Amino acid sequence: MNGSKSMLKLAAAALSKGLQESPLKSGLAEKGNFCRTVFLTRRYSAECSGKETNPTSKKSDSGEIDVEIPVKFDLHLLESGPSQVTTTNKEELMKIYTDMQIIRRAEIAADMLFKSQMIRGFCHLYDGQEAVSVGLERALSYDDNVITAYRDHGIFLGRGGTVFELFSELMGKRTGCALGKGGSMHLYHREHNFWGGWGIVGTTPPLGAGLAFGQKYEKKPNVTAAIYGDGAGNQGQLFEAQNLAALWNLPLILVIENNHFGMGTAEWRSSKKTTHYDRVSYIPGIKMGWMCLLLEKHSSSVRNIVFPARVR
Ligand SMILES: Cc1ncc(C[n+]2csc(CCOP(=O)(O)OP(=O)(O)O)c2C)c(N)n1
Ligand SMILES: [Mg+2]
Repeated sequence: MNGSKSMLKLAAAALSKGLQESPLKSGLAEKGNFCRTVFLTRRYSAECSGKETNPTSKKSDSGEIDVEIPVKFDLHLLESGPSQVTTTNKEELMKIYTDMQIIRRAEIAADMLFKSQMIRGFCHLYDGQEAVSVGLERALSYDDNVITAYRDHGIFLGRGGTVFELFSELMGKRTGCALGKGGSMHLYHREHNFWGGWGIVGTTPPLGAGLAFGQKYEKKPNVTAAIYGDGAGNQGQLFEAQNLAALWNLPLILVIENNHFGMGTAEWRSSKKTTHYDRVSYIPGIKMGWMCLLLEKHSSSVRNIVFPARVR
């Protein structure tokens, strides 16, 4: 009992140390964050269009900031994509930055605890992909369903799970979100419709289609986001799920987190076609920069398009 408490204390100390050292606390947030965002936007922009462009922003008297997004969306079976201009404000920017920092610092602490063998079994870290979770949540509400694969720490925190529940679960404690029985790969948040945390690659599209079927059957106005990695992109069950989802017009959004690797295998070694948003001739898709939150805010517009949809 004492041992488990001291382990949790250690985790909390590691996490708070991380937060103290974060640019948010040291007052460098605005400058550092802005530079990084611009850098990432420029890099993605260059990747997409072959030339670098800066995002331009205009601040109104009310404090609202209009940001013009220089990255063009790649569209599949859609005549028009999300708007290239978004409105935000300082509070919103600080909130998304804080949410991402919490995920990043939690993952750094988890990495340390895993290497000290205080987290046993699997530990799949999410650092580097924070923007997907935080951006996705800005387009969804907790009445919508979310289901993901085993890299689920960031998605759990994004869904409103607490850092305490996360670390308790990682260390196999009863206070964890799955009573300490699931561990890293099987985080849950039933109240906020987060359905896990699945270790078998490629399971989330069919399970997500089932959740979406339930929403349609019960005539709910919500959607299901089924998240999977590029490593699952060639699986048979994905194509079966897509067929039924399209046939029954289910409110399913397939979110592909393409980090270009499935374990240690680069995508070009395993996939004939390395894009995912345009793989099926009857499902519309959008490719967006997963490092740019302002882009992801626009993913809310997928609510207005025909379901099912794919977002990468
Ligand atoms: C059905 C199945 N086959 C193989 C594995 C072993 N496996 C674990 S992770 C992984 C790669 C998954 O890559 P990706 O979906 O891109 O996820 P990422 O790790 O990049 O987040 C594989 C093949 C598995 N878990 N399930
Ligand atoms: Mg991958």
